Amino acid sequence: MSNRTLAIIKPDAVRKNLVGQIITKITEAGFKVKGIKMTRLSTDSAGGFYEVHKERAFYKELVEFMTSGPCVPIALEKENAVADFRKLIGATDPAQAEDGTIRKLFADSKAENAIHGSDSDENAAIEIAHFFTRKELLENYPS
Ligand code: 3AN
Repeated sequence: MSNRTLAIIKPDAVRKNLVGQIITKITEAGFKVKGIKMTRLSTDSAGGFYEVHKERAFYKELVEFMTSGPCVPIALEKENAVADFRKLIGATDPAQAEDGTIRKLFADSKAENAIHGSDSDENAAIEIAHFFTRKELLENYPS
């Protein structure tokens, strides 16, 4: 699963009708879409996805926000996908994000920050499997 990462266009950005603009930014940066869907997370599913943050003060708020409306998970492929995608989305806090990044352009706050990106190859594989079956992923994508 190396060279893969999982993006989630979060409920704030979906509500603001930014899905198309965000996908355009992602594909213009050279990422290939291997899987995509619009779905609404259950509390169990969001809680499991963010299990690593269970002890953090913002965990409850994070799960409530991520279940507040539909989101758009996207499995992406590119050389150096995890690091390049985190560069494209910018810092967790949009106020700290560099100009031109997706969070700088579209996010409102640390909590409602428009987009998720996996933080390691290992987590990318786990997170892609959280949302997509093998059959739902485009394999042998023509280059
Ligand atoms: P990133 O998404 O940039 O990797 P993490 O992994 O530190 O950031 O945090 C996961 C998610 O938790 C963030 N995307 C954000 O939605 C939320 N979050 C992080 N820090 C805060 C905070 N201080 N207050 C509210 N939500 C937060």
